[in-house]
Amino acid sequence: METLNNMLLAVPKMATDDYVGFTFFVGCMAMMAASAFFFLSMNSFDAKWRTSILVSGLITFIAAVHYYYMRDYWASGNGSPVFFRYVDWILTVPLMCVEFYLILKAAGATKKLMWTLIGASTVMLVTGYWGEGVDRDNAWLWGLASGLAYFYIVYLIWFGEAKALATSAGGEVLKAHNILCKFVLIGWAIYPIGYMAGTGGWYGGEGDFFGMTLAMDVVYNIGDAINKIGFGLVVYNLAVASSSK
Ligand SMILES: *C/C=C(C)/C=C/C=C(C)/C=C/C1=C(C)CCCC1(C)C
Repeated sequence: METLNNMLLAVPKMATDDYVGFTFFVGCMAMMAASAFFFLSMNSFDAKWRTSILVSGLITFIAAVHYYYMRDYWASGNGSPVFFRYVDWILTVPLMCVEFYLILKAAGATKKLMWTLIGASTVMLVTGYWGEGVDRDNAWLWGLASGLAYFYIVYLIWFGEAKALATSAGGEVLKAHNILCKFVLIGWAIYPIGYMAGTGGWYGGEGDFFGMTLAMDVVYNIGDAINKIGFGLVVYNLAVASSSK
């Protein structure tokens, strides 16, 4: 009985050099804290910004739930939680596309633009999952397809319809849009690096990445913290700047 209790109650001890486990742990807390922050601040803004802040909170909240699970998954010795990583992304990345739509809505953004962004992000993630979780031998090919969808998103927000709407809106909306564009171009570019660290032939080995050894999950966890919380804070900032006037 005692052994059984020990087995059931045992919490795996985290090794001090378990950077993956550590970033899952810190990532989980950061996502929870960010969610509380966004949800609790929501009602201090003009009504038209509340949905945007709500979505910021939902993004970090959905991530927090996944991190809670992924942290334990990793700690229990199951390796990388590839499937749930992508479940998290397939829910949160489309919500980030919705954020673009919401802040550009007053400038005339259409549902069609929103669904185009969501569609491209879905293609990006499904092909990425296929390369990482199903057909690893052809990871480069799936990564390439994913990359094309990614660049299409970059194109739409930097130069396409979304950019034109942001320019016509001007002011704080344009400023926020431009920062979000940088998150997508620079912040999201972290993910292909993680993908290359996790699939064969690129950066997975010792010292492969400019002398460093990259662990896929560490790269993804850093990417998520920057992008999910950072993205939400840009929207929060926009709401602050626009509500006080
Ligand atoms: C909160 C989660 C976010 C913002 C996740 C974003 C993920 C990407 C931008 C992933 C992109 C990928 C490529 C561009 C090529 C290789 C495969 C992916 C899926 C890692």
